[in-house]
Amino acid sequence: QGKTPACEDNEFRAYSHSEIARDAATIKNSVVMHLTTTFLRTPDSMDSGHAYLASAFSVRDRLLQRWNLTNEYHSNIGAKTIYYMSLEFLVGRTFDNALLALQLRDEYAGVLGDVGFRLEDIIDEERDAALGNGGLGRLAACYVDSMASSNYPGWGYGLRYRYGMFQQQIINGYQVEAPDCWLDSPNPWEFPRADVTYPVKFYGHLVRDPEVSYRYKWESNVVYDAMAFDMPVPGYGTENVGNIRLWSCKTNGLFDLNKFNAGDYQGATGGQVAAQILTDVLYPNDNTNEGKELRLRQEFLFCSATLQDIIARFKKTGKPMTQLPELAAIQLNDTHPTLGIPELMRILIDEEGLSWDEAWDTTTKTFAFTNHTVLPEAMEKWPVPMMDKILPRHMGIIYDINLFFLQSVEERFPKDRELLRNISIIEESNSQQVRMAYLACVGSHKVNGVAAIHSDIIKQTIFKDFVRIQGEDKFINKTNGVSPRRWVNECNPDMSRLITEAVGDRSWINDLTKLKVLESKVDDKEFRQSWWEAKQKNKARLAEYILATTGINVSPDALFDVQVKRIHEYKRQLMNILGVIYRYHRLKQMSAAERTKELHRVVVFAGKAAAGYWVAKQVIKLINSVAEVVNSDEEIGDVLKVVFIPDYSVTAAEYIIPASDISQHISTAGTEASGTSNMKFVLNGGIILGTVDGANIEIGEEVGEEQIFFFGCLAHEVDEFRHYLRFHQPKPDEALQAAFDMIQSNTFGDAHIFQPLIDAVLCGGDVYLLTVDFPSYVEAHKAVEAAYRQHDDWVTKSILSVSRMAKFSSDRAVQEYAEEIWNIEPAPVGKSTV
Ligand code: 73E
Repeated sequence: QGKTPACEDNEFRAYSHSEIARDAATIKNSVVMHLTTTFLRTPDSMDSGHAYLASAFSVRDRLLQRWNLTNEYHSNIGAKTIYYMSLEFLVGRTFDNALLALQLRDEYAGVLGDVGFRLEDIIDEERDAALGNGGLGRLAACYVDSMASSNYPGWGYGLRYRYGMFQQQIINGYQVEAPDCWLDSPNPWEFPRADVTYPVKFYGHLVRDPEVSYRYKWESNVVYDAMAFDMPVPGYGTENVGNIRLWSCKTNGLFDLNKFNAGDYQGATGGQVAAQILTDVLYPNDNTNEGKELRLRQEFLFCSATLQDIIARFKKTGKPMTQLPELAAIQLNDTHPTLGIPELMRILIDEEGLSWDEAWDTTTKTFAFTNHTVLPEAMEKWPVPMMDKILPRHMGIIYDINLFFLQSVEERFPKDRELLRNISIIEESNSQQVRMAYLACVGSHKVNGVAAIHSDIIKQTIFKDFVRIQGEDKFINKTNGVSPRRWVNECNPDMSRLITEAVGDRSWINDLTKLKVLESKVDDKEFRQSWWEAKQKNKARLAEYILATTGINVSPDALFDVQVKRIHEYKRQLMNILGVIYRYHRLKQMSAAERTKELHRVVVFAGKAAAGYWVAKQVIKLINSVAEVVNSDEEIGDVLKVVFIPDYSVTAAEYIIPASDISQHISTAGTEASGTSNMKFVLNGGIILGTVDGANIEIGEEVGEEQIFFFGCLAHEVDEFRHYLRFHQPKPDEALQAAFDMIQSNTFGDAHIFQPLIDAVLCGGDVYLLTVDFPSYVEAHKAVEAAYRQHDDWVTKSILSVSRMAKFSSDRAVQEYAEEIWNIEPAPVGKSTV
């Protein structure tokens, strides 16, 4: 590439630095320009789809301008940058988020209104970017949002899957998966960078350097090109724009003209197919590890392209490679990007000529690692033969990392064979496996859990020996957080308006500690009334959404009881639906007169099951079967409604969460690392019914015990219960037995379908402790009901809760990471625009 001359044309430069235009005429002009030139439409043939696209592209222009300025500025001042590596970014929609960040929402609403469109309908034209499964992917999206809004130089790195999280259809009560073809229509929120492309090698063989015994040349003919797509991340109230750089595998150049000419048309495109498949699809497993070879190749493509890109940027500074940690911090979002560690070692040793020790020192100072789960089935392990075949050089490096690590341990704890076996990165099973969590731990300078209890648990379990060897200080806690931009300001406009009034301005959107002032409003009658009305309005909006998506009519006057999250045994949706069945059983036993005194309740479920997770899919079927019977039971009427909202997504969550009165976070104690929707529900004025698990505990500490309904056994009791239940028949209490009986008497259709769910509890050792927790679960529901009937107290709980939720902003979390792990500082491009 030739050197680009510095721009001499001041008009050019001034234009690129110009302020964002806010006047209607300029906005109109840019929308029409995109309508006519980008999409070849005329204003007369504009439908809402094209109105969305043209508007989105005009907003994007403005973002890209700031994107350029931000990156130019950060590289000019030599700012240290955080790179957040994640196989998942569950971004959702961007248009509304960008309008709010740029404070252009009213302006665009006006312009679109002039031509007969409602902004809400235009916003609804956008498809979610669903490049993630659940909490882990959404957390990554919240963190890049916070980095941008808090002016930290930070980029997310991920993969641009052609098919994101599958679409869930419910057919005959069963989940059916359909592909998520989110790129079928133009995507205004990505910017292809054909100039940012890196070759990524697979397979091949190694040639040892004649001079340095540990240096190799990796030769391979299997090389794919990863190309960058940038997604701008608008900061709120600042001119900074962050970035998520996603890699896509390029297929150009892989067309085999010789085969084509010989008439082998299928063979001619074989290489393209093999390449494309690498970034075709997101693995739809949450908290499980399938161990598929294609996934390993995906992970490596991602890690290699990302590390090459980070190093290319660093090398422009002309500094020696050992100074990399002074300009770059890399955070591993769980073990999925752990191959970044051996990949950096390979580049530093084989390509940059560093010694092993220099390379190792540089690598461990650069990387830090977040663990998100303790579930054994989620632990990533790769068979050594598989890794050796696909990534021979990396396998060698991992062996050496392990050797030096074990040697250092042997020196300090001589002759402790068992210790060495326990902490070895290579598990001596048949066949040997690479333990990715151990590799991530050894290759990082800090390891963190995602809530206080979880960070304690990992120190006592998977990383116990590492704490002894590497010291307590390496293992820390960073309690998760969520973005107040998306999860309050965007999804709950009415409550946001009230908060803005109470605070006096919009500063709370970037500083949730301001919510404290709500506490002084708790006795203000008018304020309380408006607070209640805002919730009712959100419930009415959800009722419409439920009607549109399921055909079920629900009343906003009922208590809305919500559990929305991935369907997983440890999250215990089964316990929830069994509770519903027991409630139905009780209602059926009552007289009509008694029933009229009952609190009306709408029980809402939503969530996807991994395509291969049979038990979870049966739970969905059970919920739908119960819903069908209960909802059509005329005796019951509005007293109880059960709804399964299909195709849960970020956008669906934005409708559902602000409408909940009570939400359920009922994992078996010690199994949910943190949870993040629990934070979103409380930030939107809902109350939690939950176990003493994950971030529920810290939420309880902040909002006060009056504001949360806890039940169930404690994490330290779980092992003993499980042990007991392995050898003794679980004993359901009367209520649980009544629910089982109702299922077994075919009340919800053929009982055989559901028998395996019951067997898992009664004959399978009740691993998730339903029989243990059900009695206190039923009691907790009673307490909720009594509290909800005290309407005034309930509003007080709701306001007080929100006022005390500052801790759970992702801004706080990101600031802690920045100060205690990344060692980076904010670098605002321009002045604050709040
Ligand atoms: O408790 C949640 C946590 O709030 C945890 O289950 C989730 O991460 C959230 C954010 O910290 C999580 N997801 C995964 N592991 N933990 C996971 C594992 C494998 C594939 C995909 C996701």
